[in-house]
Amino acid sequence: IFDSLRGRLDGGQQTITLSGVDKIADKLMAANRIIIVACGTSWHAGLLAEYVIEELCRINVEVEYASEFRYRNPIITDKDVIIAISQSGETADTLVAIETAKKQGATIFGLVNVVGSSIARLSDAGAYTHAGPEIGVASTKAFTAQLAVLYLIALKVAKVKNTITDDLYSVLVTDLVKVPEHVQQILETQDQNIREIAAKYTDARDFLYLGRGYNFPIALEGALKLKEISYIHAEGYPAAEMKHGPIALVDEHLPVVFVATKDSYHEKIVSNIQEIKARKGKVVAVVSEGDNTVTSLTDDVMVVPLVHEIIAPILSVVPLQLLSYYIGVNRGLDVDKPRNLAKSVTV
Ligand code: F1P
Repeated sequence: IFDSLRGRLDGGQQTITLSGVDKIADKLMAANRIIIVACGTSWHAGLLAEYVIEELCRINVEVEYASEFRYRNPIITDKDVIIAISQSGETADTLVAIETAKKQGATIFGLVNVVGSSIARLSDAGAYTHAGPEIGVASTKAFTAQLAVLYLIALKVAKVKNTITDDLYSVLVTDLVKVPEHVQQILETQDQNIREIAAKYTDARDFLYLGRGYNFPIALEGALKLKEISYIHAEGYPAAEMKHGPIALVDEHLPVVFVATKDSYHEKIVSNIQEIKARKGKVVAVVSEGDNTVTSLTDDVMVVPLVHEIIAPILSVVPLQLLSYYIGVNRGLDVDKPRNLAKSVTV
């Protein structure tokens, strides 16, 4: 995905080619709404896509857990476009959800990693993430690739609908192309730091993950990765919801992980960090390079390159994946094969 985008830009163009989107372009442009159905990590990619598509394309987006959608009686029309996201392309809940929507006339766009999988075959159009096989059960690089494609879709549609300025389009495409080198930088500069942070929190019983706006889905994904591969109870919450309940959990034993990269809500997230510190919670934060406002308030920071706030989540998830990985390894667990989890949940 990144290579092909880079190739286009090298040619001096900023045009995004996605034949799957072209195939359903008419439906997409006329859509009442987009309904994203997915499970687990793929659902978190969908939630972030909702924020980005609504912001850039001004199309109404709903995100549904396929495992709920399939059992209720949702209102679907032939003006709805369903985006089904699945690494394996075989998740039974997602498969049944799109079968249901298809019967009611919706157009199905499949975003899957495994070529020729059941969800790909059932879709009217789609795109492959081409992230290569996931070695572990828990989804990691597939998540990054899902976001890359969902962002490309948002940018492409926004350009056609003329709901994005040329300047913003150019900034986002340029930042998106640089994701691989930024991820490389995170791996090179943060690995040792994250190992040390993981060592400090390996025996924690619970974790709270907080983020606002585009960073909220990343807080959810960080918490899910920790649950999946280290078996530590972790909850992801919107930072602003903290005061509506979870704040009661905060004491000196609770590590709170903030996704606190520079964005339009920065002052708010800084004040949330202060609220946790005032209650003696331990704060670990993902911060943008050069941002000392957060660093001076926290116990530990994981640094990512400074990019546009819409692109930042694609980078912020990487240190959180590494944190879960090292905590799992420290606890002597097989992080590639977590207990009770299957690569494809086919029942
Ligand atoms: C969805 C999912 C994964 C999770 C685990 C169980 O799979 O929930 O996100 O890490 O493997 O299944 P998929 O539909 O994206 O293949």
